[in-house]
Amino acid sequence: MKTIATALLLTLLSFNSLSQQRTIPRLTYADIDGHLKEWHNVPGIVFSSNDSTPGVFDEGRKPFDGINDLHVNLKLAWNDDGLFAAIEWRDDVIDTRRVSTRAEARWEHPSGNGARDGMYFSDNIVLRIQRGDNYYYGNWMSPMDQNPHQWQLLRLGPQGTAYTETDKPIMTSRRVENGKVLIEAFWSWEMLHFKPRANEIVKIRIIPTDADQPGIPFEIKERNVKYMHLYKDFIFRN
Ligand SMILES: [Ca+2]
Ligand SMILES: [Ca+2]
Repeated sequence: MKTIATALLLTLLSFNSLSQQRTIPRLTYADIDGHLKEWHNVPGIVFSSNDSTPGVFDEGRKPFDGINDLHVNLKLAWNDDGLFAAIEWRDDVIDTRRVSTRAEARWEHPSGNGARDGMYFSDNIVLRIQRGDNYYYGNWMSPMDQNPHQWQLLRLGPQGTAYTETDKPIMTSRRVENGKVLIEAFWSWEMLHFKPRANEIVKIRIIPTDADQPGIPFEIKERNVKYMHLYKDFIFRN
């Protein structure tokens, strides 16, 4: 009886973890041109105060305010060459700051009272990939900037190993259509320093930020930070 109960529990747990997982499907190819027609079969993750994908949380200090404030649909896909992303970004206010290194992004409060990641003070989206304890990659893009790619970080080896800022460019394109910004991005497996097997699972964290306060001092922005958050297992499917 105990064995049956244990088996049932394990089944429920694995079903639960499967339902929590998101899929990265294969895409034969994508032209990195800001036209998203090749993506129509790929499911998106929606970040919006109205109809977010399950697992997306509004976690900033100020809540998002309706569909016009920020609406993001992000799609991921892969093939033998690399990882692809497509992003549709609709935002009511443009608030960008070009930041091209991690050090530049760091912001110290003028009172000397702590420091913060300054990427949260302009319109950005970060994609962070974890593969066990020995692999971390993070990439910041600013969809509202003419050149979306901002900076990226790769850490190989056990926790505690020094970070390396990678200088290998990722390919991005950006186009505006009907008030929406359309972005495509491509990372080769060579530059990411891994190539997944089919059915491999990685953890991915995605955070879009929405600043909406161009020209306002950071110590005020710091009190009004808005961002949404998704952190999930993703499986590479054939
Ligand atoms: Ca395209
Ligand atoms: Ca906004």
